[in-house]
Amino acid sequence: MTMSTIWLLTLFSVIYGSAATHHIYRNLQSVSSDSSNQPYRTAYHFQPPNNWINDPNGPLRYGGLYHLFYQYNPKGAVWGNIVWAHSVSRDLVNWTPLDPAIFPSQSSDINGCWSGSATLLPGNKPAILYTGIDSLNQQVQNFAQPKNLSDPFLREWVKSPKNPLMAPTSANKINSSSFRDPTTAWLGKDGHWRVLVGSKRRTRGMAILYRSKDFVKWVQAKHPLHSTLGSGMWECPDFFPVLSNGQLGVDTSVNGEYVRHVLKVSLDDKKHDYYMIGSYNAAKDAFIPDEESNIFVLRYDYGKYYASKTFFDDGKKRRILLGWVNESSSVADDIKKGWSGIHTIPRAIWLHKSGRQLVQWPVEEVEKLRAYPVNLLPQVLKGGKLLPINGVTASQADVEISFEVSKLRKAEVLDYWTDPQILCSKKGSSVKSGLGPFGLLVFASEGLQEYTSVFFRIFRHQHKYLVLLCSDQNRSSLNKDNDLTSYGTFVDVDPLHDKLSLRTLIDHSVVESFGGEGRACITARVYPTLAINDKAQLYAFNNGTADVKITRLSAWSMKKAQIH
Ligand code: DQQ
Repeated sequence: MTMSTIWLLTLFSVIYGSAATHHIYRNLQSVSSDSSNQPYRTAYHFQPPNNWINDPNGPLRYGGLYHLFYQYNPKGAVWGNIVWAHSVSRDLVNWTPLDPAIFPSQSSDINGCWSGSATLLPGNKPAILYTGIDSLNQQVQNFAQPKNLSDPFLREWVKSPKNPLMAPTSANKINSSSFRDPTTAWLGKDGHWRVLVGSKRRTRGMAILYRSKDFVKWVQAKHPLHSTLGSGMWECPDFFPVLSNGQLGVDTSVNGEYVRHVLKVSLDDKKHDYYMIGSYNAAKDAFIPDEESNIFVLRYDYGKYYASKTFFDDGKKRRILLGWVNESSSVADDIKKGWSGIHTIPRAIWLHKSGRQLVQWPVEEVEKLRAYPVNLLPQVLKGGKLLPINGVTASQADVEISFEVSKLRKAEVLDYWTDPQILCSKKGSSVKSGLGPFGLLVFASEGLQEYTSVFFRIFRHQHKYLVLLCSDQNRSSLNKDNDLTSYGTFVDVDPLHDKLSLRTLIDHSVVESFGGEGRACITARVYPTLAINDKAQLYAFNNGTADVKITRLSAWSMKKAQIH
């Protein structure tokens, strides 16, 4: 297919679906192309060999294997024909593909098998609840279980003949196009399972609660677990306990004085994953967010990131977070390359000791891919200076850098609190201030026609310091068809006492950054035209007027993971 045909098809086939949250390009849903040998394919971030992927579904650990299911179009590089593709892994880094686990076959899912979650039932029996699009195009919730529990690969799944187990009716007044994405279920002290399904009533987003004694007959609770006026449709809810202290994870059914609860929702209107920290009142089956934990405050990732899901890894006793990262390229380019969408590196997730936010860190297994370490001695980076980080494959790397600032009086004064993303787009890496921007230039071309910058900038605001973390894609590619939006957030660190640390995972078209030791994450997609493969260079930079000190700089070339 030629580029002009693709453009024409794209132009004429854009139909914004009302039932789905994804753009629907009907004519392109089954268009495939060759996706081998391309500069933007990732080497260690999860993606299938070709075609479209979106949400991670039903992650679980069974028989010593991690199972990942995901929304997948087997026929093309745009959303459509959705099935649950299936891969397994021993380490969350290297993955083996299996045949799709769940695909349309019953009247309750004949028009699509959408997102859902897995629960381990007593006796270690996996069970999946997922959204089916039925023959009337209604969203309903279905059940599937493995055919053979002695197969650790869980290759075959059997759907319940009783499907759907939860459905919109005239009595329950559930909106049949806003009823999807069941969570992992949890077991109450009364022996009843609970599960949440994302929904909305007019603009009120909500997590509808169902209870069941046997996992088959589900009864809708009178009240949702939680709802918020004006938040719009809640997709892919996730509800789980975290220990008040420490980094260990706990099973989804755990409750007690020593845990807090997290409710995450993917806001369809904003296309971001927001979470709240609060208390779960099990007697009332209600979630009460902490006062400062309003739905629009905390995000898992301040870049491109959506439809995430956690699961409890009972092997290493940790909670793991998986998320979908869509492309920032044009649909025409996606079709040309033959694929679209990746997943982030699985992240361990726990409550920060302040109790105010979560912390995320790439699973330790990813460090097995590190090779050829480069360690630079602590040094002062003068204002206006660029420090090359040589000796690593800059398009496939893991970098950790920490800064110390001393001249805090030089911090720019911020009179009015401003949205950090707006601050990042107004004050990109070329705009100097007293303290910052300083950080990393990744995917830099020789001559710096192209680069992506991830950096800090420090402000003084009402006698306090605000540390801004930005990922600036404005100069990332000479191809201006890409979305070059800058992303940013404030990081809850105190530059007087804390080090300003940044870890960035670089992988051909992904820049996944962790600021403040995992307190702020930003993931960006970039498509350099010059800074590809061995033409990419990596630098530390300081474009502020004051000097900063690099207290640590370690970088590694990353080996390729075995993914398909
Ligand atoms: N993606 C799925 C839905 C979900 C949305 C469809 C979120 O179940 O609400 O592919 O990206």
